[in-house]
Amino acid sequence: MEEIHIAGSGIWFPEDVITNDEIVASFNSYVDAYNNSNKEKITSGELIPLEHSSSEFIEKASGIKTRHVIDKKNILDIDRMMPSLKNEDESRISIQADAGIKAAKIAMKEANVSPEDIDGVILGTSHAARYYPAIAIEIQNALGIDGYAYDMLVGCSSTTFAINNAYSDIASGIADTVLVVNPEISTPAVNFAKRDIHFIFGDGCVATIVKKDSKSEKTFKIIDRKLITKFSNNIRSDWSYLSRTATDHKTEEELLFYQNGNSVFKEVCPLVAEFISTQLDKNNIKPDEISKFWLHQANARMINLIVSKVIGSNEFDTNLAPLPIQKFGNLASAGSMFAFNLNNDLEKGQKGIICSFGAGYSVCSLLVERV
Ligand code: CO8
Repeated sequence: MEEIHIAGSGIWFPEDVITNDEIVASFNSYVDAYNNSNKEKITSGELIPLEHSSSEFIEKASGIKTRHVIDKKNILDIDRMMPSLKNEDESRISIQADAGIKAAKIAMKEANVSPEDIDGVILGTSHAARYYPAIAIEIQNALGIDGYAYDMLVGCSSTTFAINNAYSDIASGIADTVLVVNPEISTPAVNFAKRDIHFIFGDGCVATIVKKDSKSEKTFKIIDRKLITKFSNNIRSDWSYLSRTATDHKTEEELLFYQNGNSVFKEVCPLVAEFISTQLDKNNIKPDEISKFWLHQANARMINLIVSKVIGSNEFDTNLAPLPIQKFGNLASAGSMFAFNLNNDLEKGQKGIICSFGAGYSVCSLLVERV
């Protein structure tokens, strides 16, 4: 049987960088202003004062040092605390398509494919920029690709689930080459006034060429795919087109992304470790035969814990599990493929695991081998 490969990948990220000290200074100024303007209610016990954030906590709890964002100035401005964007409009390219096209061009170059070679475009992301027409079709049109294109949403597993769909399309014979695009412009969905989440997310985009029998320089064979979903409200966003019709009152902030981070940590780590171990067993591969774990970049401690459970030891080279989260923050579904893109100098025959996990819950693990 023909092999199905990851033939190339490309990343895009915005130039603006926010350090922990900068995000904390902005948050703490907001807290001081809030507590000051609510002094009487706080003194009378009617309101609980907000607490300061700290760079030490952020780095220790998550491993994040900086994040790249689309609009630093307005995120840090305590009178705004969100990026300033324009509505989607037919007169110009959408924000996700723009990021997607930039990443796709790099991936196509690395995979040595041109638009005529591509049969389909699958876009996976945690947040739809609009409902229709699909952003994937906009990208397809801009790049001059024939065939089909569609968008899909699987929270933080959107990238690996989209690569899985590309594989299935190729295996079933409806395509030979598929462009997978995963823009994660997350900061518009972040409540930067919330202490437990204000530091987590950055913006970025990854694109991947999935191809039958690739001959590109950096070809990885997809050996196995494993997926699971398990319903949980621990990571949730209720932002929706239904909101305009809602007769109960919820603030914009209440509708945005929120999570029980600690429960996610406790529930997802054992789930993912067991999931990867079972996949390796099924493929008769020992954990020490895995040269890289390119895992979802939600939290550095989580990544290290999962890897230590899979390999059965706390002692391992930090290169085994790359941590682009330190520089980029949590890039939602793009994180695992950012890790892959930035650290895939494997020798021929060496194997790795690309694994996402997140909202849903959803987990998808791809076992790959450099060929
Ligand atoms: N500064 C100082 N102290 C703080 C801060 C802060 N900023 N925040 C919390 N604390 C304090 C708490 O108040 C608490 O204090 P105390 O012990 O006195 O009660 C203490 O620190 C510990 O708090 P936690 O137990 O909450 O802290 P954790 O050690 O659990 O760390 C994390 C918090 C970093 C959030 C951690 O729980 C984590 O990373 N969990 C995993 C979450 C995860 O994987 N989520 C997946 C999200 S990504 C995803 O699925 C995609 C969704 C779609 C994208 C959304 C884009 C917007």
